[in-house]
Amino acid sequence: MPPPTKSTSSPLSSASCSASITAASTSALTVFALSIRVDIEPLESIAPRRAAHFCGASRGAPQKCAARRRVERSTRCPAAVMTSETTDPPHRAKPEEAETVREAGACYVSDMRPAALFTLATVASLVAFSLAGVAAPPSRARRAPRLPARAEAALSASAAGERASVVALRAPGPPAVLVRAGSFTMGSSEVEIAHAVTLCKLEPAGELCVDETEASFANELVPHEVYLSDFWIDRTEVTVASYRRCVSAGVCAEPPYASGGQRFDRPEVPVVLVSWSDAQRYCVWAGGRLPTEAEWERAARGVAGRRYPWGHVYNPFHANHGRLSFDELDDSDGFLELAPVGSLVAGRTPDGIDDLAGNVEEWVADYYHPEYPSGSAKNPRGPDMGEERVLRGGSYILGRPWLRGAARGHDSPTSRRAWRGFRCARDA
Ligand SMILES: [Ca+2]
Ligand SMILES: [Ca+2]
Repeated sequence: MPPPTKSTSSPLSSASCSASITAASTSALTVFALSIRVDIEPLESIAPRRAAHFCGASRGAPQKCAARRRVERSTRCPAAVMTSETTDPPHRAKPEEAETVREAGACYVSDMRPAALFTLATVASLVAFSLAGVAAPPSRARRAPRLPARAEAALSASAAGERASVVALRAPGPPAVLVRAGSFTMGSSEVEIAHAVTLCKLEPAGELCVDETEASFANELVPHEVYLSDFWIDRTEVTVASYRRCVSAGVCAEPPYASGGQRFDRPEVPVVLVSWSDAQRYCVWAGGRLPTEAEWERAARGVAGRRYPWGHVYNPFHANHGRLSFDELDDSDGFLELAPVGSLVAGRTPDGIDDLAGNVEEWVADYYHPEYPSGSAKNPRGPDMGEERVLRGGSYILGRPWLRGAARGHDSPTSRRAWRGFRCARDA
């Protein structure tokens, strides 16, 4: 342990020490005050070892050091001779620190009288305190502005390792969108179905897209005019948070997350592992119903007959999709499995409806039949009976042709899948 020094026990040195600490943010003044604290001691009173440290000389050579300092007083202070009173072994200044000290004149006060040094140190301390106060505004003024709660949550998710490299600040959308009454063309032509096969061949395992694939799209035939009255449709897929309110009310059944699906049990993502009856029960509890197949297609394609909710051209960054491959998951859109609802704003319809392509495929009200009824229809509700219900929109395990607004899926109403959810509609 080094011996105690005067600079750490005298009132003068105590004040200058405080000045050094206070002015830490103003490096020049800090070093200046520090040099004063060191140099107020006559050189001969400093223990030989510390004097040696001060000058950067070897131990046992204080006289040589003193001579060296006198020379330096009229020249320059070498970069490597600075030291610290509180550091043992001595602190060898970095070049930039030495440069700062030289600019502060530290090398030119070491031989001044103690009285003069006392006055100079006091003045320097007061200046340091004053400027430190100016340089350090109140903590309130330095506090970073608070982000909106949604941005804070996104940043927290990013810190937790999830993908959230871009934080989009925007006003939340409405819970539902009103679709005005009118007619549109439902279904696909043979040309459109041939194009769907072309899209299929662009998938990683496109060699699997053969005649059978084309036949699977034939259930979109034939295009027919449909008139729909005004209706409301949810802007997003029903989330876990919303569904849990129905569960808490004792109306809806708990999805079977506990049997291996815990990672899907997050409030901001679509509820999955729900049967058609689960979906219908929720929508009735929420004051609505499942959309009809025609309503769903009208919402996705508009009156212009868009191929995708956002337009006519496929864009892999506009939907949380999968791919036709041995591994059906695809995180090139930012999400390997479920995405929080409304994550891909660019994929929103012109009406403002999110995730009608991808994320989760969605139960609709109709029974499934592989052929549409011929002729035009008004507010069609599908077959009166059937073994399966219709699914729409594709999901995070499906590629581009199945994300088209006209594509039709189907499954048993009692089935539950990790990529399947729903949204609700209401009469206007
Ligand atoms: Ca994806
Ligand atoms: Ca969807």
